Amino acid sequence: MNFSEKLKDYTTKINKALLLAAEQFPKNNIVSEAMAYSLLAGGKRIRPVIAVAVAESLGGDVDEALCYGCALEMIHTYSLIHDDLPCMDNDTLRRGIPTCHVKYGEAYALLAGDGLLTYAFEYITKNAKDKARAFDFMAYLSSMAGIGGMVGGQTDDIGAEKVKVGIDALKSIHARKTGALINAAGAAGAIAAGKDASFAEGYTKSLGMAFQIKDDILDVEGDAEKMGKTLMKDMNSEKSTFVTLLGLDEAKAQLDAETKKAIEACEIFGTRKDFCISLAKAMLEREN
Ligand code: GRG
Repeated sequence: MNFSEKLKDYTTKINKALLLAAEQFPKNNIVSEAMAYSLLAGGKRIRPVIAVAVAESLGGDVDEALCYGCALEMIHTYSLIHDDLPCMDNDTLRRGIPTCHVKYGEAYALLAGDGLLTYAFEYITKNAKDKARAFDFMAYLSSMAGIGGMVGGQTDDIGAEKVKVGIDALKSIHARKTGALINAAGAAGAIAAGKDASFAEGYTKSLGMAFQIKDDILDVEGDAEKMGKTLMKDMNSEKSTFVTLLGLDEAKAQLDAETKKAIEACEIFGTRKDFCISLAKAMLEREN
C-alpha cells in the first residue's frame, strides 16, 4: 500500500471504531446525541492516525494503539467543543457543520465536552487488553490533556489575547495547547509497542509544532470551505500567532525546519520509518 492508501485504511478503521464507541453512549439522552454529533462529524483523525502509525512502525500492537487513539480523539473533540463556546472563541462552524452549542445550546454542549472527556477514560478501561500498559497510557494522557498540558496551554493562550507575546512564549503555549495531545498520540503508539511513553517525543514534538505553525498559516491563506471553519479570526482579533509575530515567509521557514526535524527523528522507527516520514510531509502540505 502506498501512503495515501495506508492513510485511508487507518482512517477507515478509526472511523469505524469511533462509530462503534458512539453506539455505546447511553440511549435517549440529548447529551449522548451531542457527543456523537461532534465526534462523528469528520475531522482528519490525525491523533489516532499517529497512534496507530507509531505502533505499527515500532512493531507494536496496532489494535491497542487504536483503542488509545480513539480515546484521544474523544478528548480532542471535547477540546474543540469547549474552544468553540461563546465564552471562548465563539465559533459557529466546526468540521464543516454548525458547532455543538449552535446545534444543541450552550449547556448541552458544555456537558457533551465533559461527557467525551470522561468517556475517553471509560473507553480505555473497557476496551484495552493490557491493563498495565493502559494505566501507563492514561497516566501520560491525563498529564498531557490537563493543566500541565492542553488546559494549561489554553489558559495561557487566553491570557495572551490582545497582548503581544514573544516567540518563545508563543511556542510554549502551543507546545501545550496543541502539542501535548500530539505527544499523547505518539505515546499511545510507543506504549502499545512496549516502549516508554516518551519514546517518540522527538518526532511528535516537532510534528506538533509544525502542525500549529501550519494552522496559523492556513488561518491566513487557507480555503474556509476546505477548512470547515471560519478563517482570519486570529488575524482579525490581533491575536499573537506565528504569522503575526514572524510574518508569512519566516513562519513558512520555521514550518519547513520543524518538518525536517520531525523527519530526522523518524530514525527511531528503523526500517519501518516511511509512513511516519510521509505523514510529516503530508502535514506540511495539508489544506485543512
Ligand atoms: C478548551 C481545554 C480546551 C482546549 C482547547 C485544541 C484547542 C484547545 C483549541 C482548538 C483551537 C485551535 C484551532 C487550535 C489549533 C490546532 C488545532 C488543535 C486544530 C484543530 O485540530 P485538527 O486540525 O481538527 O486536528 P480536526 O477537525 O481535523 O480534528
